[in-house]
Amino acid sequence: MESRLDSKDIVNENEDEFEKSFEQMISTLPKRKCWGNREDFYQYQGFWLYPTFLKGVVSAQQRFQAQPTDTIICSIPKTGTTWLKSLIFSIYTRTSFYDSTTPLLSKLPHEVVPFMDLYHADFPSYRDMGVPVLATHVPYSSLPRSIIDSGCKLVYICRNPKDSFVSLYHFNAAIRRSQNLQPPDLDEAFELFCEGVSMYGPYWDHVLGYWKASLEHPNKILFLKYEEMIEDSVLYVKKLAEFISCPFSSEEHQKEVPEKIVKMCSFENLSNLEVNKSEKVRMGVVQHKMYFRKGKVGDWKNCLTSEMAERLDRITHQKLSGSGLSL
Ligand code: PAP
Repeated sequence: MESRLDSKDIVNENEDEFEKSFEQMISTLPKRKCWGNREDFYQYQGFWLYPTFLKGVVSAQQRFQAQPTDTIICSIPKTGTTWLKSLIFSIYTRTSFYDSTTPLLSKLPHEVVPFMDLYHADFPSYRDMGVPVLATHVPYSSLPRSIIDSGCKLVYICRNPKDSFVSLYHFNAAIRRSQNLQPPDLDEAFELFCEGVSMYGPYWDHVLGYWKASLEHPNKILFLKYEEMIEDSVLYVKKLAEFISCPFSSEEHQKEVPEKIVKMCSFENLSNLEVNKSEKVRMGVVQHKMYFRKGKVGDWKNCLTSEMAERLDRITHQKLSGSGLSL
């Protein structure tokens, strides 16, 4: 009798195919053991990733379908992703929820705005919240083709590399401590970061990719700096709302809705919510509370020596020279 496959079998078959070709592909990539972690970093299309994340990137490149109405929040880790997710989510949903009913009160910002590429083969469920906002740490040059072709909007956030490195270091240290492991060696982590070997690094290439694209497509890519947003958050919430085509009405301005969104999404407020103080673990190793450390500009002064700071400044200056961007 002729055997018939149902759609689940077909998905599984495709999944097996995908796993096989992924394993084959990854075995050909350069790899580095680093930041004291058990997993190696693999260099894919010029950037360093852990295999689990890499699988998501490759899968998204093959299967993710962006919609023209999507907004995609883009960043290299530790530059303000969690904050930007909560701000953009609040801007989009301001007429659906009262301050007291927003899902941000009971869910981590990473749950209300999921990553496009972290849970490969599960893309359809990503739009469960009914809000057309997704996020990604994928570098511009490796974005799925459909993101570029759909004409959807991208919002990129970057942060001073010294604070970004320090935040990343503490994040890794917190994960390791929660597993009763020694934190990574600071000097070793710093050396690797300077060499470009960090999550989704080289840091500078990641930033420059989006910076150059934002100059070419200013209507499609909004390029933001964490420090400037901290300085005048209300102004940036208004800019964001305009950019994603949800501008505030004059009545909303009068009622200080942008100010209320800033307050709701402030580090002070979010980091004190039970859900964000929780030790609940996501992605196998990250406790909710680890996304909220200090939320300050210039905290690198408490971690880096002046030699380290000067070295990072020198590299940044060299890498960004001629680009028109300063960090
Ligand atoms: P992710 O890439 O893992 O999502 P991301 O949110 O980009 O991390 O960065 C975390 C940083 O943003 C932390 O910085 P720190 O280590 O220097 O403290 C975190 O504290 C900070 N952060 C989180 N929420 C906010 C917020 N609401 N306002 C400002 N900064 C925030």
